Amino acid sequence: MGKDFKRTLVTTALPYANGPVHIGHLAGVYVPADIYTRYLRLRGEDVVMIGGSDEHGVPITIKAQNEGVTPQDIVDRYHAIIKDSMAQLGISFDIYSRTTSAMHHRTASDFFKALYDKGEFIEKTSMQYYDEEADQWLADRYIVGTCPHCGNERAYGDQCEACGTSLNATDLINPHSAITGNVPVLKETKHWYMPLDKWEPRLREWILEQHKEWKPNVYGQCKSWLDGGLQPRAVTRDLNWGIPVPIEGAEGKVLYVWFDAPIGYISNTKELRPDDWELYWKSPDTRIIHFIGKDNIVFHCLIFPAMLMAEGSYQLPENVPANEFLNLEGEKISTSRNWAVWLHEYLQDFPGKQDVLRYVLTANAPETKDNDFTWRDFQARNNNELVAILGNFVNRAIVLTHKYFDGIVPPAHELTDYDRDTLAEFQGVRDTLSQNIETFHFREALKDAMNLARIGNKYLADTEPWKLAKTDMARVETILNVALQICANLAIAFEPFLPFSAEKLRGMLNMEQVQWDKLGHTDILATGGKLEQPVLLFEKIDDATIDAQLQRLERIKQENIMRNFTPKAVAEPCSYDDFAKLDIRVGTVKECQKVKKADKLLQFTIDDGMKGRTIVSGIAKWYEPEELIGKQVCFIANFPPKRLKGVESQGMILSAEDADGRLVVIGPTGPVKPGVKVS
Ligand code: B3M
Ligand code: ZN
Repeated sequence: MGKDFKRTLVTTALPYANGPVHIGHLAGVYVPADIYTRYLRLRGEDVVMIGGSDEHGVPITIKAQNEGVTPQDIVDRYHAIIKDSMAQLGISFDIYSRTTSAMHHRTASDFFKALYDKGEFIEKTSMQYYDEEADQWLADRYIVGTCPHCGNERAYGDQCEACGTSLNATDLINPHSAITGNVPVLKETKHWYMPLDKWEPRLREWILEQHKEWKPNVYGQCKSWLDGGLQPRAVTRDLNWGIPVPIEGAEGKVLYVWFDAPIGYISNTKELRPDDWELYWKSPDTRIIHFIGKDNIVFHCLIFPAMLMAEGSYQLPENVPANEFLNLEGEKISTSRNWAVWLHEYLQDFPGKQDVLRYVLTANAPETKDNDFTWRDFQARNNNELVAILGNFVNRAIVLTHKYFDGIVPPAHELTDYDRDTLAEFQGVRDTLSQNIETFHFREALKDAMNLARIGNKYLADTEPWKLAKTDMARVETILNVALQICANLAIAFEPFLPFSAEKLRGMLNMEQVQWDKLGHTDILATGGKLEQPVLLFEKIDDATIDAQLQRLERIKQENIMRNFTPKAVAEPCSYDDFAKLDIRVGTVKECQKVKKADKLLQFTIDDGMKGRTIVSGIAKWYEPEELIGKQVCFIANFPPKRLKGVESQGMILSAEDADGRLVVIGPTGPVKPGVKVS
C-alpha cells in the first residue's frame, strides 16, 4: 500500500451527542471507515478504529435549555443511543468513548496547557454580547436578529439560514437573546487564539505540495481556504459547559468545542491502548486516516494539523477522505426538521437488515458529489441485487449441493474451457478490489465484489447442473465445486461491506477463517468438507413496507409546514360600512359535480332560499363532489356573475387556506335556514 507503514490509525468524526445518527452520517463517515478498517484487519494489518461522541459545544446546551434538563442528561441519552445503534450496524470501533470522559478532559486540558506554555497562543480582548438577566455570555447561536443581507428576522449570530451568509453576531440588526428575549449588551472579554496565519506556509507545503493525491473535493477546499489567507481563530469560549481553560484568569471560560473534539481521537486512543498509544500518533510509520464529512474539512486539514504542528511531537494525517453529503428523497437531511432516516429507527423497522442499509449506503456513497437516498432505490437494490444476484446464487449452490451430495463439497474433475474462463475472470478481482478500497473508492469496490456474485450466478445459469444430474454426475460435481469455491470467495470479498451476511455465508460453508490473501483462490473449500443447512441471506422487501416509510416522510413534511406557519400581517383597517357592502349568506349544497375539462373546478347547485343558484369554485383538488352534498356553506351573493369554463358562476363560496395551501370550505357550525345573511 504505497509508503511502507507498519500500522494504521483510523479516526471517525465524533458525532455531536445532541441527537441520534442518521444515514447521512453513516454514508459519509462510519460505513466507509468500517469497510476500510475491516479490510485492513482481513489483511492481518495492525489497525485501530477510533470513535466517540462529541459532547461539548453550544448545540448541546441549547437542546438542554429547550428541554429543561442538564447538558449531561442530553449527552448521556444520545451517547447511549449512538453507541448502541452503531454497534448493532456492525461499525467495528475498537473503542467508542466520549469527550466528557476524565481521560479526555485531562488530555485536552494538558494539550492546551502545553501550547500555552510554549507561547503558541495570542491573547485578545473583544466585545461580545452578554445577557444581563440570564447572567450569561451569549454564544453566536444564542443571539437572534435580522439578517443585514436578506432581512430574515430569525438569523443567528453566526449564520443566516435563509440566505446562507456567515455572520458575526455584531452584524445582526435588532439583536436579542435567545434565552430571555432581552436586548443583549456588549461587554469586553478576553480569549486565546491560534495564530493560523503563522502555520499557513507549512500547511500550504504539506497539503498543496505533498498531498496532491488527496480527493479533489478535499484538496480543493483546502486550497481555497489557504488562498483566502488564514486568520487567527479563538480557541476558548465564554460558556459553562466544556473543558475549563486551565490557566489563571480564565475562570468561567472553556475550550472551544472544535479545539477539544479532535483531541478526542488522541484521548480515545490513550484509553484503548494506555501503554503504547504513542506509537499510533507519534511514529512516522503509522498511517493516520481521518474519515469525516465535507463540513469538517477545515478543522481536520488546517486547524487540527496546526495544533499538532504547534505541539510538535505528533504525526499529521496521511489522508482525509472526506465525503460530500447524502440527501434524502431529494432534500437536504436536517436534524432540526427531522428530515432523516435515523439509524436506531431503521434498526427497529428493519430487524436483521443491517447489511441492506450498509449495501445501499455504500452503493450511493457521496464520494465525489452529493448523492441521494430514496426508499424506492433501497427497495430496488435489495430486491434486484442482493436477493436476485448474491442471495440467489449462494442459495442455489448450497441447496444443490445438499440435494445431490448430502451437503458434502464434491470433487472437481476435468475443467472445461468455460469453467477455466469463469475462474480466471474472478482471479483478477482481488487486485482491483484492494486498489479501490485503499484509494477510498468504496462504491467501485462494492461493484467489484458484486461482480463476483454475477459471475457465479451466470455460471450456474449457463451450466444448468440440475439438467445433468441424471446423465453426468461427474460433471455436476465439478460444476458445484466451482460454484462453491465462488461462494467462498464471496464470503471473503463481502466481509468488509456486508459483515453479517458474510458471517452467515461462512457459517453455511463451514469456513473457519477468512484471509484477504485467499481471495481469488479456487481451492478454498476442501473436497469432502461438510456444508450446513442453507439459510436465506436476503429477502424481498415489499411495496407496503416502502410505502410506510414514504408516508412517514410525507407526515414529517406536513408537520414542518405547519410548524413554520406564521399568520400573515393583518390588513389595512376597514370600516363596517365597507364590510356591509358584501352580501354573505348561508346556502345548502344540493348538487355538486366536476366541471368538464377543468380539473380544479367544482360546480355547485346551491339552495339559497330563493330560486337557487349555480356557483363554480376552485376546490376540486381538496374535495370529492359527494362529500359536500347536503353541507351548508357561506357564499358571497352579490358578486356580478362570471363565466368559468363555459359555466356561469353566480357568487363565490368562502374557504380558509391552511398553512400547506389546502382549502377548507367555511360554513355555519349548526343548521340554519338557507338564504340567511352572515354579519
Ligand atoms: N462533532 C461535527 C459534526 O458532527 C463534530 C465533529 C467533530 S470531529 C472531531 O459534524
Ligand atoms: Zn439572510
